[in-house]
Amino acid sequence: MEIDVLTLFPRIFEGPLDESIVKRAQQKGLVAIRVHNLRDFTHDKHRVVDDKPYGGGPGMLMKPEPIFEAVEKLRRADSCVVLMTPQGTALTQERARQFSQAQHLLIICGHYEGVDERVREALVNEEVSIGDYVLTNGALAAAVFVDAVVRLVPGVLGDEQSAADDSFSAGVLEGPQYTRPPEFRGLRVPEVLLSGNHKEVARWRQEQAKQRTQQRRPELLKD
Ligand code: JD8
Repeated sequence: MEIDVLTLFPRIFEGPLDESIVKRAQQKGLVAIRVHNLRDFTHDKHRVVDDKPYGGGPGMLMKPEPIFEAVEKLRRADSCVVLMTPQGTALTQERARQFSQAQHLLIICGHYEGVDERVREALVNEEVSIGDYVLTNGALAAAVFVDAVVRLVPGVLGDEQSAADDSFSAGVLEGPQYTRPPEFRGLRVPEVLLSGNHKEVARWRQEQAKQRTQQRRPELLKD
C-alpha cells in the first residue's frame, strides 16, 4: 500500500509514524508513507494557503488551488482520496479494514476552519472523522487513521497480534490481564490463571470480557 498525506504540519507525522509497528511496516516495504507540505504547492512569494470565507464569519479557510495542484499531481487511477473532517463518517474497525484494501490512499488534512467546498465536490472520495470530539486540525486525526489502517495491511502484524485483533472485531472488550509476579503488594493474580487448566482459563476470560463489555460498552453486545 502507498499513502500520501497533504498537511500544513508535516512534523506532526514524524513521531507517530516512525515508531513501532508502522515503522516496521515501512521498513519491510509493506507500506510507503510520504508526507507533503501543502505550502510546497503554492506559487506566491508568501506561500499563502488560506483565505477569508465568502459571506463573512470567523477564521480562515484553506484555499482550493494548492490542494487541487497537489491532488492532481499525486492522484492515480487507483487512488482513494480521503478528507479528514469532523463532518466525515466515523472511523470504525470495519471501515479501517476496508481502507486497508486500497492500493493508494491520498489523505487531505484540514486546517483552520476547514477547506473550500470545491475540494470536496471535485476531489474527495471519502470523508472521515476519528470521533465526536474537536481537534485543532486534521493532522492528528490523519495520523490516527493511518495507524489504524496500516496495522491491517496483510503481513504488518504477526500471528499473535492479529488473533488478538479478532477478539475486538468480534465485538467484546478485552478482560483483565496479568503477568508475573503472582502477588504484588498484596494484590493476587486470580487463582484460575495460575491453575494451568486451559479450558477453565478460556471460560473465565470469556466471562470477564462479557461482564466488562456489558458494564462499559453495553451497545457492543446489542445484536
Ligand atoms: C479537520 C480544522 C479544526 C474544525 C473549528 C477549530 C477529524 N474527529 C475529529 N475532530 N476534529 C477533527 C478535525 C478538526 C479540524 C480539521 C479535522 C480542520 N479543524 C476546526 C471546525 C471547527 N475547528 C476530526 N477527522
